[in-house]
Amino acid sequence: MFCLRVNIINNCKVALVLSVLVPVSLFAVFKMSGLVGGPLTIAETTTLDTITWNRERPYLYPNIPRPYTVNASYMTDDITLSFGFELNTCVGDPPSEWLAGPSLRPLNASVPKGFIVSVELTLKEAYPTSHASFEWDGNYENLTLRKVLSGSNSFAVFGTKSVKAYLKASAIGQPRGVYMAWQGVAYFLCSQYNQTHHIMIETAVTYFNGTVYKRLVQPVELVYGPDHNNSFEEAEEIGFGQRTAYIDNDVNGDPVDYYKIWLHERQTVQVSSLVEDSGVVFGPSMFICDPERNVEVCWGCRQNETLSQITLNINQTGWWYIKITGEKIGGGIYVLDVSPVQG
Ligand SMILES: [Ca+2]
Repeated sequence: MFCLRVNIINNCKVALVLSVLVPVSLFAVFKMSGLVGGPLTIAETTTLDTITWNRERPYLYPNIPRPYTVNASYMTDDITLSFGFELNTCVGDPPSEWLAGPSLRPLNASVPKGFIVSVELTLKEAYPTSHASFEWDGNYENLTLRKVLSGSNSFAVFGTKSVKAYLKASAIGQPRGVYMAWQGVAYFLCSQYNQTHHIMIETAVTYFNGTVYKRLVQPVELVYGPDHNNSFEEAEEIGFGQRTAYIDNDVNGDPVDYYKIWLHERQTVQVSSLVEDSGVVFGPSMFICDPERNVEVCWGCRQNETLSQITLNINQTGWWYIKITGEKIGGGIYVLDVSPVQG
């Protein structure tokens, strides 16, 4: 059993239990030309559970980029991997002054009993006309860039427009650890406002664990859809579980999200809303409303109130509503978690 920690919040790391161990035919031969000068036998490929993040796309000022950062870490006896990346999305062509701006995001990988072979990053999306610009300038330790592709270059090499960007860095020698900090990806949605994008970012590390060669793949899916959950009538239907979303109170932002969940009388549920601390305190509030839309709980409405967990006894069957609002200037990512309490 593996455990992945997604650093959504500084003080609260959400543990995701990973159960997907994919033995892609033991001892299958992967021809990885350019890595070691010949075929490399991968004894095992482990594909971790996909991390899915939802976000509403920008629309009022379509060409202002919206940075989107994801951080994740993973550890077993074989390998430790942590990485962050930043995706800057625009609806269309970016303003000329923008591309210089993304901040450096780190990737660390280490193998205590073996060595790293390579690191690869791949961005894919089925939507045909979106494209990416890979800003690969950065700091690389024990790594050398072997291939960087984005825009039409990736299409030319892979022959499919679903690959938007690709980076491969090969280890120099046989290092136990590698590090890189790179500038991130500019992503141009190039679509109408009602288009939802599913962007898949795969981080893959090939390594030797002291006995065999292995490959670790972490997929992250970023879902960009229209901001259409801004009223009771547009409330987004959810079930039990976690949902990660973005909210902000900026002038061109997304200051409110509505959700609805079908609950039964005499059910007891727990609701929590956690906030990513990315250096910005944005102070969201959460309202829980009954099927008549009366506020049962207002949480975070009082000054300096700390968000934590609410236990709610459901007194009527129907759609219960959860409203998240950004109360202060700024923005950030929150995790909404609704779960049943066993009676
Ligand atoms: Ca919204």
